[in-house]
Amino acid sequence: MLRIWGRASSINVQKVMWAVAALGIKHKRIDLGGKFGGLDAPEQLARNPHGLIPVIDDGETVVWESHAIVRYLAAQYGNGTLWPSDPAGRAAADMWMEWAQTVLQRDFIQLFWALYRTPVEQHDHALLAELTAKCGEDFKSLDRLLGDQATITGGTLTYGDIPIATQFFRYFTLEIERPSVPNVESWYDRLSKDTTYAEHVMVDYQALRARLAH
Ligand SMILES: N[C@@H](CCC(=O)N[C@@H](CS)C(=O)NCC(=O)O)C(=O)O
Repeated sequence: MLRIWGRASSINVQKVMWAVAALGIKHKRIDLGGKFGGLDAPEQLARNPHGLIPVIDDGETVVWESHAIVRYLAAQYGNGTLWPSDPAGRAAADMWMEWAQTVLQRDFIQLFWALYRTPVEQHDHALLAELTAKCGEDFKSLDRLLGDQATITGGTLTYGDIPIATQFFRYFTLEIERPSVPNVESWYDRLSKDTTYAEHVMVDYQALRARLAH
């Protein structure tokens, strides 16, 4: 059976769990990292030499890096659904996966760490304003390019949508100022009614702040 290592509160684990649920794959998730520790155990380093989560083991196949895992699961279990059967569809999914990695998540994670994983008394307000504005610009680009499409890769959900849309829950629930992005808000609203997204991505992150603040 497919095994996934990683705590449910990790955004990178959430991408994988959403893909697993959307594909209906039988699996077992094992808590690891954060308060669960275990990342430097020899058997874990043998699975992922970088000592990070998520990692999966699907029979003989071990994969780390969340986007590589999502892509593997889509290719293996989602031909014609999460995995577009034509190269052009996969190119669209890959473009947006790369953008998520190099722009959207890169910018948002800095904001999240500066705001939420830094004790309030150590907040750098100038930095927070700069990072908030940068994320706002990213979301405005996404909104313009999404337009009235159902997903950013064009229609039904593909693996390329997953890293981007996994950011939405935290972005739209943090205490920050956001520009109006009606197309993205409407996509997020639809996703929040989807049980797979709600269960695996809309995971409370309060404990992350509380743990670091004490
Ligand atoms: N680029 C990697 C990043 C992996 C990563 O940074 N994982 C974090 C969790 S989101 C981690 O293992 N942190 C240590 C911990 O949770 O204890 C991926 O997308 O999988």
